[in-house]
Amino acid sequence: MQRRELGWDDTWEETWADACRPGLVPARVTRIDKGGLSVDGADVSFGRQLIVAGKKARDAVVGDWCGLDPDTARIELRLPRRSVLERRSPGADRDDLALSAKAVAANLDHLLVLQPLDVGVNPARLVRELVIAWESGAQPAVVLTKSDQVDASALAEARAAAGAAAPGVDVVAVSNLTGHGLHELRPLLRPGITVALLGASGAGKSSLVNALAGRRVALTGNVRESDLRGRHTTVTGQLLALRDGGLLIDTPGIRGVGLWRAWDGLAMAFSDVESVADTCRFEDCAHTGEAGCSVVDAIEADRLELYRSLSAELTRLDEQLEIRTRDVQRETNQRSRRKAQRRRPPT
Ligand SMILES: Nc1nc2c(ncn2[C@@H]2O[C@H](COP(=O)(O)OP(=O)(O)O)[C@@H](O)[C@H]2O)c(=O)[nH]1
Ligand SMILES: [Mg+2]
Ligand SMILES: [Zn+2]
Repeated sequence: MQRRELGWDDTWEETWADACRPGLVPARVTRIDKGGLSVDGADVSFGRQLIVAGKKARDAVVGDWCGLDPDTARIELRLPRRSVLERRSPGADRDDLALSAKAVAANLDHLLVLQPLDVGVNPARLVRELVIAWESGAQPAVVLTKSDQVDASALAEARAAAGAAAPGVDVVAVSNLTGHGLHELRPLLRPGITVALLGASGAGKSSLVNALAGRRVALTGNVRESDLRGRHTTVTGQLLALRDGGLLIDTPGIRGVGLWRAWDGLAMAFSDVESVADTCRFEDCAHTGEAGCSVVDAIEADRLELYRSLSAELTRLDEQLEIRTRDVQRETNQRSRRKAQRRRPPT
């Protein structure tokens, strides 16, 4: 594919001029499998060949622009990201390994957060995904899938619930089966624009990719990865180009979405809470039930509870990170002290 069709533009050209090294060509990561990466770009056609990530590009994810060495089939550098969808690494709460961010996809312009209507809108899950969506830097939209499974009144109810959970965000209802509502997403799918899909397993991400592409490009349903060894096992997502322009990133379903430092994302996802919080007449108000608090008066109790629990999660993460920084600092100090002692000449 041409680089421009993959989202390359003049700004990337400038970024590249700053970062590039002789012999490297720009390429975009289109897929990550267990064995390596797939990339695409005008000077390279490595669509089927697996690329190895060099030391400086180990953290590359789908959507990243990289510097590829065509001779060695290695990516040697990763360009700074414009946006990145990030969550907390899965793992037990106390596990130190879980104290890191896990990037899911990079350089997105729009992020579609999917909720299946057969199950119904799940506000807790939806707001969590909207927080990381806003934090990514991409523009979120909510897509209610499987509209063919509900009647008009249930649909209206679901729309209202999603709208309340996602202030300032467009809500679109679609059926991947009948194609109903898909035209509302078409304006997003412009040449060079990257749209990523986020949602629980079974939400209809891969089906939506296929519906928008007009052909089967993504695997749908509960197909186990082990059943497909050697075939398209989407491990950490893939980037697909649509015929009429537009790029889609299908991400794997994530069971639980742990937040990674996302205070800005929280403020955006709860703009309704934040705006009344500004009018609260109490200084240092926790908005937790004080009589006369404008937030408690204006915001629905369930919504306020979600806001509180997510900010508590972010506070806990900040505390854990602080403790770890202190531990690391102490260890470094001890090590340099021991080193200094060893160097001291015997008296
Ligand atoms: N009735 C109906 N079923 C759908 C729709 N979209 C997806 N499905 C079904 O829901 C299941 C999960 O879809 P899939 O696209 O694999 O979800 P993913 O895990 O989010 O990628 C599959 O059995 C699909 O056939 C839809 O719009 N309507
Ligand atoms: Mg899928
Ligand atoms: Zn208050």
